[in-house]
Amino acid sequence: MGHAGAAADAGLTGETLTKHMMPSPSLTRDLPILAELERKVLWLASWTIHHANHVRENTDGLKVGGHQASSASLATIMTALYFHSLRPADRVAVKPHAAPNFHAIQYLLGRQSRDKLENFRGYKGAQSYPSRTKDADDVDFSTGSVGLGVAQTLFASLTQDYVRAHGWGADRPEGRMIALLGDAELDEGNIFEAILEGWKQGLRNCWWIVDYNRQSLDAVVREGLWERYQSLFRNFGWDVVVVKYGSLQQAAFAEPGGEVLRQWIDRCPNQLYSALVFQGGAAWRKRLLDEIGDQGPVTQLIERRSDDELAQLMNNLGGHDLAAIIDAFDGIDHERPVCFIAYTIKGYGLPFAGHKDNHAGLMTPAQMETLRAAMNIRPGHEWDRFEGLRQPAEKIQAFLDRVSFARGGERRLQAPRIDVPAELAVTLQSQMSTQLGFGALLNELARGTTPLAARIVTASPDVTVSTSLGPWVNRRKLFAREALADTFKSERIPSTFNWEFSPAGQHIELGIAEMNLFALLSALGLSHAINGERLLPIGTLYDPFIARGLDALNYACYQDARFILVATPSGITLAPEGGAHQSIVEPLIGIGQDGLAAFEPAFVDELAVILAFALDYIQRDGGGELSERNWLRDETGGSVYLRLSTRPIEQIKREMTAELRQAIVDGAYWLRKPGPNCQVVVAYTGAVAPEAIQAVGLMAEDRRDVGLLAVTSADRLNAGWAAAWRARERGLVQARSHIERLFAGLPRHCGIVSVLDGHPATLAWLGAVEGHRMRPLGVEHFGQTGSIAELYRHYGIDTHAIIAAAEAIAPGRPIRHLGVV
Ligand SMILES: Cc1ncc(C[n+]2csc(CCOP(=O)(O)OP(=O)(O)O)c2C)c(N)n1
Ligand SMILES: [Mg+2]
Repeated sequence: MGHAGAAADAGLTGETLTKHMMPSPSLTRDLPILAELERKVLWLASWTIHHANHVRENTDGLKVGGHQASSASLATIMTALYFHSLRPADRVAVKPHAAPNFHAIQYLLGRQSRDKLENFRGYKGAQSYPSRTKDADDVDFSTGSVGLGVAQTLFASLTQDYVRAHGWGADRPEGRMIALLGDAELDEGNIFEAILEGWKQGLRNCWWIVDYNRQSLDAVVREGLWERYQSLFRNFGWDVVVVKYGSLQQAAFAEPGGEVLRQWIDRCPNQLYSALVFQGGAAWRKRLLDEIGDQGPVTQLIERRSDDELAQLMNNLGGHDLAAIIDAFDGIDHERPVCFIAYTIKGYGLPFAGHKDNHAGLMTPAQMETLRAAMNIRPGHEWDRFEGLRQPAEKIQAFLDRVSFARGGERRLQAPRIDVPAELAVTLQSQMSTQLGFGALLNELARGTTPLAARIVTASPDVTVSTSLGPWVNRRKLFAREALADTFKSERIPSTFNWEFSPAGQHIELGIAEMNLFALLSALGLSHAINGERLLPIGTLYDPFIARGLDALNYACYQDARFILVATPSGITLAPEGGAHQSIVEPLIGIGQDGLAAFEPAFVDELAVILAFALDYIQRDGGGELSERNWLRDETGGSVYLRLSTRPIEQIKREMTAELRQAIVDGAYWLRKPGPNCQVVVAYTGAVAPEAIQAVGLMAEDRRDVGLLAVTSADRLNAGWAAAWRARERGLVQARSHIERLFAGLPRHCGIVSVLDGHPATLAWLGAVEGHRMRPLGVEHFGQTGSIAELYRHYGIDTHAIIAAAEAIAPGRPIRHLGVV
């Protein structure tokens, strides 16, 4: 227990503890049934884990770790939540290791199959950690990487507010966004970044329920954390409810000598409490009599109880007492965010309860038999929903039929697609950067009154202006639930940007924390499924700082949130800014990140095509399994990452044909078609286009039929190539990918030089497509300050480097112009 000392603990009583209400008649009626369900959840979760480990064939030798003790810790709270407190509009992120509880609850409600449970952690079985995309039982938010699901609920609340402030979804009740989190999850910094942002944005309808078992994975945690959490949450405007004592304990405290017991509990260090829980009744008796025995009322209080009763009393922390937990939940009569700190015991009800090593603890078959006997389950009836219950099955079923959480129908909502024109308007200047083009494209959208523009919501972590979102924000305003004028404007001080907040605003300005950008994009990008209202989120940040939020980006993609990420500026092209701001690895993230189609255009007309594609692609129906046929996710859709640059380059005046448009989306096109005797192909991506174009021009006299390949998406090009192989391996011998068609006429002997402002491996695979010699150029080492020309020269991605590489890979007479660049 928190080793807070008596004085601090005196402050704990009253205000912070739940105000005990008299249970309503309906709750009094339901409590015995809820207690049965709590036992059932504990049994089913335990059996599911045991089955995966000992009953089902498990040849890999991979044991199920982490679930058993963690699930038991939350069994009471989840029973109270799902069978009593939740309403259909509420959404929950369940602590990763409590997945077995979640699946068990859904099973009891008839929303999960026995088959999936029997196959827990197996191929296509119920997932180890709740998964929106892989599980069949309607997971609201995926979890796994601790801390991310927690923050997700906060941003889901903000998203709900955004949707409603825009006049959408008013026909549905507001939901509470609820996270069930382990206490050690609160070590993750992203949670605190989210709390700060939530405070700025006026967070409401968000509950975090901390499973305060005072154990993490490795051991027992520090003393007194609850006090730190309490003051922290209060500082940011949250209500904090500490659910510390169960009703047995409260009753005992009211007995003569009870106050002394309460003080002992409050003083007891976490480690000792855990150890005594593990040791059981006799150990409790000895310790308590040694420390507070008085030959008077306290001794009598202890002696009145058998060992079992004493253990039951000491284990009866608030988080294992249905009445106390329900009291806490039912007691909330406001919409402010609430943090419940519920005292629990890791492994509650199981033989390793409280043991510091119990995280990966598994029950032995003998221990399981003991639990089976205690639960009154006959062999062969382990999965029977009403087996071993002390109440009649009909009564339980009637109760389950009334559970409000399960009465809302389909939890996963749909929203119609918003039309996207094939072409987005933009005025090309002769010299232009892709970042400027992005700003201009959004400005054009902002000028119109299309439903498309109305559904776009932008967000940026304090780099709105420097990523060219300024013109969009000037027109569409910043979002806040309460209007706030731009004082500079009202004071008539000239400023380029109109910083006005209103409920109709369409830009969400975040603090610098990039994690929050991804968590927000993830929440906005699920609005169609959560709120039944489609949003088209566009988030901007500097390319290198993707790495700061990478796990959150991965998380967003894993749960199939839909958004467009615009990363700009990028690479060493950001020349004078230096190595701390220059990105290298991000193009490889673009290739490797599932659920994210990455593009890096060089020209603004390409960007216009890609943005139109992206706005449609993020709306495509995620339903259905991925197959080789739709490996590019063209049917299923996904999110999109655009890597842009601040380098102004000369734009090409050309007509955008349907064929070119398709090629840009598929990932590449010939800017200069290679001839039949082609000796060299230069393939480039992004801002180095001028160098590639110049190099090809300069080598044309000395190498025959040189080709220039513009690669707009190494990611989609690569994915298409892999898909074609798989198709052929399945017998579709005619299958050809886009890159294979582009390379079809190339002679064997030609060499390929690729170049980009990013890691060279991004395009290095091009040589494997038809078996060509390949020299990939790119950036492998941290950048530094300088001019673009100096840095391109230093890192070997300038015109000179391209020609030198061509000369080396396609030997022949010296390329005469090499000397002049
Ligand atoms: C980002 C991340 N780091 C590490 C892990 C591995 N891990 C899983 S659970 C856990 C600690 C669990 O402690 P707590 O949150 O208190 O939950 P409990 O098991 O006590 O219920 C760790 C370190 C993870 N899942 N995610
Ligand atoms: Mg814990």
